Amino acid sequence: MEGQIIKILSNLYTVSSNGATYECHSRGKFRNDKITPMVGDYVTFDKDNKYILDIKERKNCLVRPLVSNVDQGFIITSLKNPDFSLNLLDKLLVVMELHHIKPVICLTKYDLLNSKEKKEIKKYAKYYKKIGYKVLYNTNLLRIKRMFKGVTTVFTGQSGAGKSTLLNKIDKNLNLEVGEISLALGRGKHTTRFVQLLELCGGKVVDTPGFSKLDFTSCSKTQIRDSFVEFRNIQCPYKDCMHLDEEECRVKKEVEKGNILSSRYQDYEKILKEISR
Ligand SMILES: Nc1nc2c(ncn2[C@@H]2O[C@H](COP(=O)(O)OP(=O)(O)OP(=O)(O)O)[C@@H](O)[C@H]2O)c(=O)[nH]1
Ligand SMILES: [Mg+2]
Ligand SMILES: [Zn+2]
Repeated sequence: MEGQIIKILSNLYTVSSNGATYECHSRGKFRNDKITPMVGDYVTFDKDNKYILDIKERKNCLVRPLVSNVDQGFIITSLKNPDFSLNLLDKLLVVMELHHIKPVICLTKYDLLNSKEKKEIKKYAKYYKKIGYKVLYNTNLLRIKRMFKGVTTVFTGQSGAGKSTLLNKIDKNLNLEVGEISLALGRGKHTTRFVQLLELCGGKVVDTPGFSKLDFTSCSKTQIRDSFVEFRNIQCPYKDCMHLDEEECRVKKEVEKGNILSSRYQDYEKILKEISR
């Protein structure tokens, strides 16, 4: 039989196939081949003995969160409690660009901002829209539901940002566990503990646990450069300009002129510092 892994809990793999679910085990073969079956994988499985036999080739796969075959990534971005972080947003955008997953910026907790903070956020939202990203709020439920249709969407973002809360709002029957924010630490308590694929609004949505760290050491500096979408169309005198110390770099000029958000450029520099190649 063929199906898709929708949940993994310790050694038990829940496979969905033709509207039914099967709890399967994985075989030693995968461990020997150093292949980890992950949520999102299309598999063939032995329905009677409940074993996963084979994993189909993946269209793409993310490491954090561990999930495969996704089309779209909702970057669930808290504006307060936990605090808004442009740096985290830029890093998650890079992750999506690196894996050819279409990012959507979804802002949460706008209701907790004062009017000055709201104004500031609007300015950032405008910038990210200008460079080509979809930016929406977790209150735009109708719009969000429409975007799920026919595609696989992964929800990502820090613990406490409101990933599970939003999914519960979209489908009242889900009853996903949601957690309080630790007031002392100003962040979530890692309420969601496993990756789970849900069928929702004519598409598939993956809820994931919030993470604590992103790691870019496996990619190259040019890959990072090319993940900053607004740099792509700027022609610098040096064809392979890294936009660092090169003379007459046009990207840096645009930053000085305020056409590129300086936080975006600083986040670019920060990520480059994390990797050595
Ligand atoms: N005021 C306000 N609170 C929100 C909003 N969205 C979520 N929350 C609250 O934020 C807290 C954390 O929400 P969760 O949905 O558990 O967050 P999560 O992203 O799933 O967190 P993890 O599962 O730990 O990764 C809960 O107390 C929610 O009620 C929002 O738009 N406004
Ligand atoms: Mg959650
Ligand atoms: Zn340059």
